Amino acid sequence: MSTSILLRAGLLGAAVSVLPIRLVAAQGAVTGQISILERPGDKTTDLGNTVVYLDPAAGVKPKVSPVNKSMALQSKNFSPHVTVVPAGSKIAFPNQDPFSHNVFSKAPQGGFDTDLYGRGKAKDNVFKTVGVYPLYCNVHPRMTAFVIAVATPYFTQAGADGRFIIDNVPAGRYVLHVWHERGGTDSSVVDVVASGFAVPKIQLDASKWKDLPHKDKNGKDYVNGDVY
Ligand SMILES: [Cu+2]
Repeated sequence: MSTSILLRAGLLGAAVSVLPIRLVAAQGAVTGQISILERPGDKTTDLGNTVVYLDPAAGVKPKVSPVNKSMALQSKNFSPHVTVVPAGSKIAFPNQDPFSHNVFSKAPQGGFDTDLYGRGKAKDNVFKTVGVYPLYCNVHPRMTAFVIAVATPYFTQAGADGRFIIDNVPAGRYVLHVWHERGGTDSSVVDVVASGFAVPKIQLDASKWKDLPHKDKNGKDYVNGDVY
């Protein structure tokens, strides 16, 4: 009997000491650096608005847990300007300005319209379907934002220097997606090994991007023009 207890204790000890090491070894960090090609003389100041995510290879469906987030309406801006969330996440839009705002999107995968609401109030929306949601305010045409809903837990936003890191990525094949509102998109296949993966530098091209006016929620031009 005492032998049996010793044996079980020994097995348990082995499992405890070995298992965490295996887990760490099989989940590496995917790192990289984004830059943006601008028009001659222009400097990139919005690399932090770059979204990076890894979709696992076909057939692999990772567990995605929706979250609750907030995007404030502040000084006639959305803050933050860009956010990436797992599909199914709810984003609240608290109005912190002393006047009314509206939030609407015409995204084909899930448009919505909060109607007007005043200071101190908040409306929200659940971003059920994967995709890019451009957000606007029906009062202030220069208020724009983007929500990117993804079907993976492996996502991040680049830092102000364009560097990104996605931690704890299990080894395997993925499609690495990069999105930026002016630089467009980039996709590449990456094979993440146990120690992770260092993505070769990626350059997006914003040199032909134009800041075009958009329509209001009724598809008409804004009455006060393209100004605040
Ligand atoms: Cu507004």
